[in-house]
Amino acid sequence: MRDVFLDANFPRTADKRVYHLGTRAGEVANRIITVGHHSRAQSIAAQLDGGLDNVFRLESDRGFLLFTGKCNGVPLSIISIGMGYPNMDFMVRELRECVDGEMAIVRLGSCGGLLDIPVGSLAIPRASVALTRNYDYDFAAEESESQKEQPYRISKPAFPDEELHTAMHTAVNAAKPASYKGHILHDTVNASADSFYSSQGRITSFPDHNSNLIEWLIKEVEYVATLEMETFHLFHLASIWSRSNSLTHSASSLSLQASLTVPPDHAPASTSLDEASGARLGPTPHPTPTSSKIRAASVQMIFASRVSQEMITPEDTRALEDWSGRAVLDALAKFPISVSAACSLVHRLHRASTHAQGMQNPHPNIGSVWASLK
Ligand code: R1P
Repeated sequence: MRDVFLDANFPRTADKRVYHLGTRAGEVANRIITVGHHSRAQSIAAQLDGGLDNVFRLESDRGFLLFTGKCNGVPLSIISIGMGYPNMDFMVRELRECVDGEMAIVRLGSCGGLLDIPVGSLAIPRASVALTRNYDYDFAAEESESQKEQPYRISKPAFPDEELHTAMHTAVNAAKPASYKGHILHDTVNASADSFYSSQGRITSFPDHNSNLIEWLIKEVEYVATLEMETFHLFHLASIWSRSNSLTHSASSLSLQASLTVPPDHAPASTSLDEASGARLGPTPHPTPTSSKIRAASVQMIFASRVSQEMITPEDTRALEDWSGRAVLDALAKFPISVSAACSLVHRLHRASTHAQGMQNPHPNIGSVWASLK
């Protein structure tokens, strides 16, 4: 560990950077596209206003790569997180602590397709289940029939934000090139597996008892069409956050207040300041109520067909990432984000300092990386 981290419960550096993403307040926008791959993140970031020369870029020691810039004048972040539930968990929880107010997060990821449709098709799932390995099952045993346990488990569904889901479906439909031969599915169900191999029914040299897994999934989950590794956890965290924060103040706004450095003149009386750094020392005794949803949606590019075994070509991958990335960017930039009337510290500072941005764009410029971008 090269930096000094404070607080074992939610580690941050002295200058308030979160442990694994390395970000802090002012570096991350409320609108976020998350991808699995650095090159996908970079090619989407290249489409931001002014291109890659006009973006803030931060790569953490743990391999998370963030770009923050503007799309049509609106601050927007793109983050590459790698793969799987744990990385999605790091991203959602740590970015929540760097952003005040509502967040809109769209995953633009690849997936395997379970329907007999061309690779290169898109799915914007209306629900996702978790498909996980059951560690209580004895995988080393020869016979599965004699065991009480099933080798895999399917969870109840988690859902995207309806408006964001519709916005993404509308956007990709409108943006598809005339020559596009793929399908665009918007009412199918995704399954997020906790492994690329065993929990997605791939056969390896390990005894995974998964030769019937895909058939079982299709039988159990109506409309299931795609398999990947992150969407369920994004939907799950976003929906439980939004439900639990619809009326009460958010933990995030408390910790963001703790992480934001502001000039002492702007400090509310209830907050104490570290005189040396100007940083806030802790939550206010009287936290401001906010309504801070996390809205989530997922746009999935079908790179592999589990029916025909076909894989997408590199040329088609580039073209698909390019136009679908552009569509997601534009739709996310104009997606309305609300800030509650009893708004957060950041928004109060912002309102006091500028009238330039309306309620659809709550990003404060003070101390932000986008303040200096074109
Ligand atoms: C597996 O190859 C990875 O690809 C898919 C899966 O969800 C998993 O992360 O998504 P990304 O292309 O977004 O990484």
